[in-house]
Amino acid sequence: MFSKILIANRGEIALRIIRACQELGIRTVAVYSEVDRESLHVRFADEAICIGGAPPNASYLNIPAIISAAEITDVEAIHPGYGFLAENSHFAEICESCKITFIGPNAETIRMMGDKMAARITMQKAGLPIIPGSTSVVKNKEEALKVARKIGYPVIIKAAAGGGGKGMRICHNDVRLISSLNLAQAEAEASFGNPNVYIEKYIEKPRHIEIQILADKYGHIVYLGERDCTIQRRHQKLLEETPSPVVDSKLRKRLGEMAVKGARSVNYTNAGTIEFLMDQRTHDYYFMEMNTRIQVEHPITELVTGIDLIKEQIRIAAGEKLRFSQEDIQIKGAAIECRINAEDFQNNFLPCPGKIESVNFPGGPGVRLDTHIYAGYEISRYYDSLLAKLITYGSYRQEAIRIMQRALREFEIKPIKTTISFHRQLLENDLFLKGEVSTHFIQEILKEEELEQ
Ligand code: MV4
Repeated sequence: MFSKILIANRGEIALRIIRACQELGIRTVAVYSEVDRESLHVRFADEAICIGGAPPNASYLNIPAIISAAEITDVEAIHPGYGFLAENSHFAEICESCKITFIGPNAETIRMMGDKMAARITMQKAGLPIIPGSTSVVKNKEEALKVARKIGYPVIIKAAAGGGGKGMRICHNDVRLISSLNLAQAEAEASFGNPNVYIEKYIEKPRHIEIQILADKYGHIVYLGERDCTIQRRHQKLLEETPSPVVDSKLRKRLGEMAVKGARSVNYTNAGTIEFLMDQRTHDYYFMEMNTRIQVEHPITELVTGIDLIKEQIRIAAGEKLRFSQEDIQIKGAAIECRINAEDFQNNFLPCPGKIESVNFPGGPGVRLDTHIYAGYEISRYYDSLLAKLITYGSYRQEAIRIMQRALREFEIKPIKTTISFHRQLLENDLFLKGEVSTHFIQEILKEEELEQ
């Protein structure tokens, strides 16, 4: 096992990783930007090093500064958390060449899964169902029209280097397809430095179901059930839950085995997530993307499986074997996560940076709160607006919902605007309570215009 780890992140996830390290008896090194000097991850780490200014490029994305901090403090491994450098294959490669263990899969796997078109073909070869569409990059309008003729409208153009919903365009006819293709390529080049796009059949009002996996370095791979992340707005998840209201134990096994098969085909190691899109009309499932990091919503999986995913990531990276097999993993109870952001939901979810004067944290049975905030904490405009993840656990969905409703009533953050009030309303919504939602649900209840196109 490692004796010292550097955490290349900030906020709640840096704190979450420090907690796991402390429980494993591993010393921790925090890195921080000039505006994060007073942060809890700095206070609770054994050592802390300032790596640059507030803009992410100057600090949390500053590879030379982070590697220098790792060398100076003589750590054996780096945990990247999520966001920032977590899915940067170049960073993973540099860690490897500096003999520092990157806590995640190898650089080559990160790179391959970062190319969404390559991932699609790799998973198809492994036997996973993929959404009908192009089997290589679409270069020109002739190729685009050929694909569209074959699969029928509507279609969606996606950036090969995209993911997370960036650079997608929905097209309903030949005219729109032709006019969108150049735009999509230009947008992909501008956003990702890679103009490659591909085309898929557009699945209307799908559900987003993802499977958590863990893979050690000896070919042992397990799945830890699903997370339903259908409730999102403009590709920002707002609430996640497990089990999914639409997944039964038979389907869970099928999706889980598919995820393991996909992971095995790329010699995957560490924690990973395979995203599936579910067509609610046909109940078909398709591989969508693989995320090669720990995800924001990982705690709900921890609550229903009793497995600490961060500790497992560290153990796997240190070369330990998984201590459980698939038969040992039981899904027990239900868990929900609400993302509490410093945003004004009545004003287009506008970020609201500022100083927190007072907070009241919820607690009691079935409540977990992953947060880095405190009374006096200053929310910086340089980083994402996630303040806290409020997670509740019950024996069944209705109980987890009741606990969430009362925890949201207890949670106060003053004076800034947060998504607590949004979640209080969401948790009373009849369609949510029935589990009858699609990826368009929030847009529909807020009566927002479609962003795409
Ligand atoms: C799709 C789709 C419908 N059809 N692909 C959005 C994020 C990116 N990972 C892929 N996304 C989608 N791909 C086809 N062929 C609809 C979405 C989509 C979506 C997916 C998951 C969760 C929320 C979403 C919101 C809008 C669109």
